[in-house]
Amino acid sequence: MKNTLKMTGMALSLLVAAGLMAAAPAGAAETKTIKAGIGLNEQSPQYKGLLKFKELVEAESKGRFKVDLFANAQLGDDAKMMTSLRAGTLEMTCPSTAPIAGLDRKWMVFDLPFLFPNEEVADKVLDGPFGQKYLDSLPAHGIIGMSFWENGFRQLTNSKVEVKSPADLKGLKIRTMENPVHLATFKTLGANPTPMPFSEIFSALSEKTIDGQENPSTTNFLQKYYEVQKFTTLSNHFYSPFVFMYSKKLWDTLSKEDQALILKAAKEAGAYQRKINRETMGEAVAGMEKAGMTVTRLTPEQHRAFVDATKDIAGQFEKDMGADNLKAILEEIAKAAK
Ligand code: KDG
Repeated sequence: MKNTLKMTGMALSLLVAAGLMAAAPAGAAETKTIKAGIGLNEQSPQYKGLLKFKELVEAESKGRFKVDLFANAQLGDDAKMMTSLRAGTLEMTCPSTAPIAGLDRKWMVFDLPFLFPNEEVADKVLDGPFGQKYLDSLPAHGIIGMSFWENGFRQLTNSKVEVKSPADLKGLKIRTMENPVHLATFKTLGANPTPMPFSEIFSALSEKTIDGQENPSTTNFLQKYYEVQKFTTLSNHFYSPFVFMYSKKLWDTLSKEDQALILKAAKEAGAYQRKINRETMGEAVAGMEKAGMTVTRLTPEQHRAFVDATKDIAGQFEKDMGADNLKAILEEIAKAAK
């Protein structure tokens, strides 16, 4: 074995001497590849946020890091990719907060219906002490929560009926994320909710095993749900944050300087992603309308009927998410809304 290694070494030196093989510069660190997976596609603002992160990290590290991106749930859906992070087999993913409740029930607080009145208030609460406290609780689950990105306000689509009131939802089979608050909300509204991974939505809609689903308009447009859905109601019923996260097992192998470099890029890319996410919502709605969908813009009175119908959901889950957490976020929202 030792002789083989010696021979290989000699052969390599000869190749370098003959200029047939570039020698690595003395002391050059090996390029480290970081993998990041998401469920949305390459046209999504989430993926464009990852491209920004890739650009920042590869430039700042002068090529010591290379970031490989995987869209369309190539590496699995949110829950599966979080499991990979916890196992140390994948560096990064960026799930909605909804599936994180499967790790820690206090995260359900972000999935309450009609919680945030607008993006500005959401940003203040998520980027303030309340959101940081939640990110700081993730290492206990093998995850480093780097920053909040934005999925956005969620809107309903379906193939059966124009939805203007909770009564219109009666019996509709609606896909929800795998989260008890989402399920309870649509049950309370009279629908028949079905939890399902994101990557299975389009085929379930086209095979009519479900009548509808709910996601932010940009996702609904970019996933081409208009090909299998007739109606969308701009209900804003949930505000969905993303959490851009890193495997703790793999994070702990990085130097403090590299951790700081990656964290800084995660935050900068997050601010960029929120901006472009908001810029695309209007054109996504216009695109779905142009594709023939009926877009229902609720009047304040119609919107109020959905808010009133779901006002008891928070109380149902107060114990699960922690009464103190619920109280704290409502106080933070009231402060941020002033
Ligand atoms: O890349 C994010 C997706 O995996 C998922 O979080 C999108 O909101 C989503 C959903 O409905 O599953």
